Amino acid sequence: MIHTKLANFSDDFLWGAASAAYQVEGAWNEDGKGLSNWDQFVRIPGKTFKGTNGDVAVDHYHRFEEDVQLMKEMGLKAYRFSVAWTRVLPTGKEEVNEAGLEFYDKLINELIKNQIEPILTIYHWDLPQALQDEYGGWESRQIVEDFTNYSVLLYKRFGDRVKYWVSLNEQNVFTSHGYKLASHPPGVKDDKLFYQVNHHANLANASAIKAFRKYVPDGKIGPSFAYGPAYPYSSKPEDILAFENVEEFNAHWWMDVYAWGEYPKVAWNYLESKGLAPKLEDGDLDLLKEGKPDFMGLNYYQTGAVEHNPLDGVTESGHFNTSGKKGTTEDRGIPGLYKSIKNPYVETTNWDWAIDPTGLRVALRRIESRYRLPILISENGLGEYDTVEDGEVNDDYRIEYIHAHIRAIREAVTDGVDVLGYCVWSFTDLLSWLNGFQKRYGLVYVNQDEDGDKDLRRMKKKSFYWYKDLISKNGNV
Ligand code: BGP
Repeated sequence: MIHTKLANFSDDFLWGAASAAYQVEGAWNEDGKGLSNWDQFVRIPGKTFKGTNGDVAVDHYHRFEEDVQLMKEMGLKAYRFSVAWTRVLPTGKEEVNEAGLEFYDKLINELIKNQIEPILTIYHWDLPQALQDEYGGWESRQIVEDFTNYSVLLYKRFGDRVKYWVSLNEQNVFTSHGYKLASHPPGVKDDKLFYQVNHHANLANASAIKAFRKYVPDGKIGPSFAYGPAYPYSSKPEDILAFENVEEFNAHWWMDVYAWGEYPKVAWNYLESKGLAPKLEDGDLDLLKEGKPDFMGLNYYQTGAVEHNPLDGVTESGHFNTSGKKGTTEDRGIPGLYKSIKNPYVETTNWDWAIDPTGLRVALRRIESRYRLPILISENGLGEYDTVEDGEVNDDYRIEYIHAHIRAIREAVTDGVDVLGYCVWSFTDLLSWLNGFQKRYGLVYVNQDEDGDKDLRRMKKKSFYWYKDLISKNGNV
């Protein structure tokens, strides 16, 4: 669809930027904070790039006022951040740490004082280690009650000021890495457990959303899903079927549950035949239907081409590029369902992520067509090497990337998609979970690296000024 005239963004469009507690805060053991699964996991040799951890990260915990001043200078309309569960409930439940709640109180107040809408993510992957130790965290149904209680604590404390909430960040990513690939905590490879863990996360998500209606009746809440739309590699019927398979298993499997409270039938039948379907209990499906979101959060980075994968084809064990050496990612797939293959029509980053702005329009259109929900783009950005020359970071490549993606959003809005806002990942540079500090996303450079002994000075990149200008024109550039 080629539009000759594009619609304008609405006046209340949320031009934002995002972060996550573990990736920015640091202060990992200060003021009563408890231990998270990430605090522990990063200490296992070989798990992260050059053994990096978030002990200091970019020290946002101590420098949040300076960071908010930079947001104000930029004219940012919204800031998406996450709460570290262990800062407010050190062991995940019961005993509340008032100092932790006060930190987020101050951050939220500072944002509001500067006309920046807070978007609060309840869970961005840093699970209390105490819950992992006690009952396996997401592996047990007990997590539903503890996650709901934690959410209610936040609703009661911040619900008067925070009106946009993200429940779970990228359930598909933290469960795949945690239970299929063993590259995130708890470092397990167990397909059956993976599906059971996801069922518990779905219940927790629905239960937290249900409670939200009582405590923050005038707020909006939704999960953020990492959706990388699939493309069939060719028009060969078996490639089309592989494409249908990957959309069913990697997208509908989660988004159907969020939006409709139902598991997709084709995927369910397949998993049941393999003995992998999760165990449901009475009342589960009712709860899933009672936790419908107000919007779908979309974290969009890339698309992926797929082709037919025979029963003796490639598995999920292919190497992931966390080194920034272009071309080191290996094809991965599920035998009998699909396999990934490099799309020859799109460029890639040094970490082999496809650069595909049109894919964002495709993602928005597919979500709109299937679920008819408003969409909050809760993450999008470019992870690349940045260099400082004469005190400046000329990240034209990032500007080009973000510009093209915003253009694609505007096209989707013209198509009729209801988009609430757009958060650049990320506001400042931050710790990439597995890739250290060399893979940078920020609009603000932070002098920090894998050695961790830098002065953490903030410097505005060229993209900072560019995004500031774009916001002042409400994206209509
Ligand atoms: C998303 C996560 C973010 C962020 C981003 C970039 O999956 O929600 O926390 O890390 O991806 O990923 P990476 O740092 O691996 O490049």
